[in-house]
Amino acid sequence: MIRLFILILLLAPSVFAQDITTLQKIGDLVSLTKTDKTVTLICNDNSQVQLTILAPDLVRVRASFTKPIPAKDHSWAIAKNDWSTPRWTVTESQTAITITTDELEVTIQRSPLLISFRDARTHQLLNADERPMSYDAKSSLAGMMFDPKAGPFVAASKKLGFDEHFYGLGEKASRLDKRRSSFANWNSDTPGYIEGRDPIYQTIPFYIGLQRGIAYGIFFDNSYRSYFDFGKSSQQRAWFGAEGGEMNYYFFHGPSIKKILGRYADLTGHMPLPPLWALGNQQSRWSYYPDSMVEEVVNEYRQRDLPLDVVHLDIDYMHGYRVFTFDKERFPDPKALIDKLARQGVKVVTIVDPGIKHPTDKNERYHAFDQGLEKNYFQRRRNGDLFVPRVWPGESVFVDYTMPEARRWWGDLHRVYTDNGIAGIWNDMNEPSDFVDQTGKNQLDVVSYDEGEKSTHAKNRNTFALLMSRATYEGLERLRPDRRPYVITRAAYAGIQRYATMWTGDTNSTWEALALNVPMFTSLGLSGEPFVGSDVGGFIGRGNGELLVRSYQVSFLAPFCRNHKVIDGYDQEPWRFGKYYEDIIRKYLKLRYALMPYLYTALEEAHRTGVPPFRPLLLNYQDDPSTYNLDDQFMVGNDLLVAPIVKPDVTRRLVYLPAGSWYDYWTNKKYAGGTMISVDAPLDVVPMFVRAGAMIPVWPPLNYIGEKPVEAITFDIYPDDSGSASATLYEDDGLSPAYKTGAFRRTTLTARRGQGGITVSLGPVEGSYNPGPRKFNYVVKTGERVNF
Ligand code: MIG
Repeated sequence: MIRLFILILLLAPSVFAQDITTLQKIGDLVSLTKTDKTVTLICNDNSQVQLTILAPDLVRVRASFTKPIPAKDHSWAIAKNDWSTPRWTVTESQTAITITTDELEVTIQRSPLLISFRDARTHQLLNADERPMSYDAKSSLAGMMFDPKAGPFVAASKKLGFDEHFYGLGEKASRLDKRRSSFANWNSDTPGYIEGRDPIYQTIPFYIGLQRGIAYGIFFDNSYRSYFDFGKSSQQRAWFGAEGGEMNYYFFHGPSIKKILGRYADLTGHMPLPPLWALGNQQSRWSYYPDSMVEEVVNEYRQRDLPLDVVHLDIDYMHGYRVFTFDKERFPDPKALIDKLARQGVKVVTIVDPGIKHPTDKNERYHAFDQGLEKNYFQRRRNGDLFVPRVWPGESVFVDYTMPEARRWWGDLHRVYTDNGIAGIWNDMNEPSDFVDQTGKNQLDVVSYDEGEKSTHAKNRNTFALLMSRATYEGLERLRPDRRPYVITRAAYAGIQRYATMWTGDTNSTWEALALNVPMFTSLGLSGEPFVGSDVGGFIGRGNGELLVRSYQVSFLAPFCRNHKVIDGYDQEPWRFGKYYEDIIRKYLKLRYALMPYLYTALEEAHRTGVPPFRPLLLNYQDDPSTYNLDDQFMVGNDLLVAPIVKPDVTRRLVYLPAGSWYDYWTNKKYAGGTMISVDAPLDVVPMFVRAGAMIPVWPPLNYIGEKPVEAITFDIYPDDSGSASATLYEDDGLSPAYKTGAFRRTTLTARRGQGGITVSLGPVEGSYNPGPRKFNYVVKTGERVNF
């Protein structure tokens, strides 16, 4: 028996990952029932397919093989369940059933059962099944053994468009367009990952298809180990499937990607605004200790006139890696330290791992362990034993975050941090990582409460980080109701944006890793995660001044800008390679702070609309196929285009400028777009362009948010060819949740060239926030036209 079991384990992943054409297809449609928002199809093999019409552009498809759709319907990812039913109709013919909304036409062919999605207005085909949805009728023996409720492998297969592009899928160490690639989702601790390593830390089973400029989205909401194949194993199909759980996906109609991202945010949650200082520069190290070293780092920043808002404390601040404690020798008085740093304008974020130390000595008292054990909040194996993974504290336990009381307890444990003035929490190791075995095999029989389902690891691994971040976020919200929580996570599942920002884990200090920044940040942005960043300079190994500078030239415009380094890596704070490099880094950090009102306006747009600040060009220029594969350039908001250098010894590069006119940010030279240009990029210059027609709001130089009152905001006006420009400026208190109830101010401005020069007019302002007295200044950039 044991041997059989091991054999199955060894065979399992390869068997499951491969050939979906051997799976059993769902039966033909025989009848249907209908409610005010659902159509349930009954098949001749007793399978059921249920379509739910949530919005004119959003239809959910659930399938249950050989049995009725279960009554229970729960997902940790979903934020919105109360959709008001849109207008829709259903018509039946001999061969098919058609559901029509104002935007979508969904046709279900009866035999074989094939679903297709069309634009209701143009009847153009958007996406069609290549084969009926299917399941593994021989079933997953390994899966069943541990989790009888897991069910068989399930899959859906779509026709692969001849010119279809694929985007999203969250955090993948891959290029922007995922066509002809395949991926697995199984949250994994993968230090030093390189391009192609898969899976890595996060699971966001959401992708966007784009063909002939028309986009749709698919969110396969299934937390089991899942697979996505965008035309890798066959040129006929793009398929997705999972090792258990339901066939359960949401179809989003575009045609614009921005609209899909908005709907995806409605469904899985809008990112709340973090505090404004989270956009400030951050510095980290594994680990700064004792307290005097933290002070030294902050002093260096201040003495060198380098902006800094946040310093991070990695695992060595704790007493023997016990979360919710401070080491008494290294940090005898955390509050005093934090107050002192606060006077220098610096906030402290502490790392919190999921592993709670399991005392080795019975007499040892550790409140987090003792309380959690007493209340029975820890994960257990099926046989009732405590699950004891090995992580930083040695033998440890994990909280079952699927239990609401356990989440509340975990959140409340953060009082020790908020009482000491800690400003934010950094959740690491939450795949969850386990030194005993990183593949998760040691955790196969770990059971979680899961709303009474008592499901196993197979279902819960990928949502562990989501729930841990949720517990942390909700705890901070309760402990400090007048402050916006700031949580950073490494692992995730869809919906994570409601609770945490993220960084891309343990990168290498190499040019290859730097080149991955742009496609990874933009892909995360296309997957509902707007607040992203990567360890500036790279985490593992030895970098150099050139790499560090080029790394800042990407990250100075990323939402999360934090330099971080592994314990045994060569130091890489901005000054470590000498003045030449430090001066360039200072220039970019200062520029980040100058652009703060622009960045914050873009971040608020992400909160409200789901459209991320850090964008691939295709998000702004969806009709331009020359942008579909461009992943060494990016845009911030609608107006700034950056073409960083991600290779050594390179001081010139080609830059693609989409249609329209563009100003070189450094020289104000004006270029006609729709073409490729070649520009100089010495080490102190990152090629950067401003869209003609933009007005960029900038602040006076600051070394941290709130250093001094902002007396004036300057709008740099870059007129388009007709002499016009426009801007939006978003302001609020930057700290409290009052923006959620209208305490913000949105100002729109337009500039027009007239007789006597440029006239700027202010539109009506929105919101109740009073920013206090501040002037608006205007600077008109007059570019000398360069013709190519
Ligand atoms: O096993 O806390 O990705 O940022 O410095 C390594 C120590 C654990 C991994 C994180 C990294 C952090 C490190 N952690």
